[in-house]
Amino acid sequence: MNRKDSRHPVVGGRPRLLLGGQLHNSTSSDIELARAAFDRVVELGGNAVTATVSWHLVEPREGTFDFTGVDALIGLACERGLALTLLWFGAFKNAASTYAPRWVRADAGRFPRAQAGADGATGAFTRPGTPVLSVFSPALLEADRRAFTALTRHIAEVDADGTVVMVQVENETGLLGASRDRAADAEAAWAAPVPTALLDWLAAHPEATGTASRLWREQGSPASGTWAQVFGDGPGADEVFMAWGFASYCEALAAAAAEHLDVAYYANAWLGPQPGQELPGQYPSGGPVAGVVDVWKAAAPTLALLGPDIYVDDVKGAVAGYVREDNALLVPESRVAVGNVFWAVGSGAVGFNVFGVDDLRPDGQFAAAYHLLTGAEDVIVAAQRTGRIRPVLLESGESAVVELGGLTWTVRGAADVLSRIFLDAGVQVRTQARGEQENLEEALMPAPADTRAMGVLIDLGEDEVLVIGQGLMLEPAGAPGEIVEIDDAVEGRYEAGEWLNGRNLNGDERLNLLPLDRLAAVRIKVLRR
Ligand code: N0T
Repeated sequence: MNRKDSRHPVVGGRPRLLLGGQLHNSTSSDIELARAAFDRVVELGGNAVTATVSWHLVEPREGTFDFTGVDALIGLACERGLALTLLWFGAFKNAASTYAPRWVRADAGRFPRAQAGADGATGAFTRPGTPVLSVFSPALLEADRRAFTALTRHIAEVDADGTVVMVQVENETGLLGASRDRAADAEAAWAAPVPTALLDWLAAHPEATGTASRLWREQGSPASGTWAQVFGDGPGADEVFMAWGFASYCEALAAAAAEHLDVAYYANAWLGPQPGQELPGQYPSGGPVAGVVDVWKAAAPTLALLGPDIYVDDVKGAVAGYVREDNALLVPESRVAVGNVFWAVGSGAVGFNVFGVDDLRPDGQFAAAYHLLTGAEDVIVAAQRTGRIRPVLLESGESAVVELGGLTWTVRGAADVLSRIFLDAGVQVRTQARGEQENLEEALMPAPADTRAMGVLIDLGEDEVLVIGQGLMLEPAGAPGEIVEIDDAVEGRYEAGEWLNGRNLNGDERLNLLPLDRLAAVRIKVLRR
């Protein structure tokens, strides 16, 4: 779970943990709405914001560029001291092409559409009325790359302060409705030899367990051949092929941009398989999902990061495939579930965006979490870089054993334990029942949306632990026969890296050191003899 070297974006020599929000897709096209959303990020205590750049708005006519909207976003972020991530919604956005300019969509001869083919492995093409361009079209790549290059060149010119720290290349790529594109260029690519770079990657990573490695081994680890010869002809082979197509497309854009703009380029994933979307094509086929991260790594070395967009319940499963030696975890988007922040940050995430930040309550759980976490940014980053941080997220009834700083912590959900203790006495304790909680509850209702026991544990050295979270009971243990007990516990907060003491916690407050009904930070000193 912990990483020794999480590759944080470095801004002005300082490795950063970027915590903030992503604007709704259309907000950045209206500067007043964008201003309000950026202000909301500040109110929430975030230090970073992520906003759309739309191809059809910046290049309404071929070769004619208008970056005034981009300049406005950079200005808003700079004024507020927020790190800005720009999202390039080019030819591909959520497995569709609605952000391609009209001059692209209108010319299906020059820019061919993706085709499902009669025998598409996951069924007929299911998105009538939605434009989906073929990622194998050289003309599309050229046009998209030219626009992306113009954008990143412009940023390099105007952003002397380095406000723009990351650029996302396309958005949730992949093909929906079929596991493989059957447009003419796609069929030609499918019949061509598998690129050596991919075969070399597979041969160099005999321990890899991704879809490509698995299928390649099933075919007898061929040294060359067509896609069907190397990976077979099932939906998995189609997905590997599409992943190569989308990843090399994104690589071409990022590599061209990296020549003149030195920021972290990354790609985000619509996750799959997930409940109800079991097969490639039911979730976008070829996007950077966990099973084909290997293919993306082989095809797109310029992309510093690949990240999961977390709209599924299982945050632990969602991030697991992205915590790798060759990838630092970034959560480009998450639904409004604050437990996801703690799990991601404790797992080494270098960034996290709640999606639709425009709508978040300025006084909700995310505000509490972000204020506590961004205040402690340097402490957290240092801990992430040296493997001294652990995540905790407990469903009702769960407990965890956390090894940290030479101690073994038993961590339990306080609501679980207290409701058991007080049940007989008829005392009501808020429980963690979560069934009816929905994504946007925090946006709409005063109650905290995420009532799970959650947090991060950070080893501060010398038998001292910092815990940021809620609803946790913590019991330390050491070697057999050793005296290990809580010596002192102080609630408080970091403000710009400086710890400010609050209550000294003893007596009743020692039971659940992290309160049930709100997020808090507590420094716990342990006595060991
Ligand atoms: C995300 C967001 C935005 C049956 C959704 C999530 C964002 C895009 N897509 O609000 O559109 O631009 O990246 C797709 C999640 C699909 C889950 C389907 C469950």
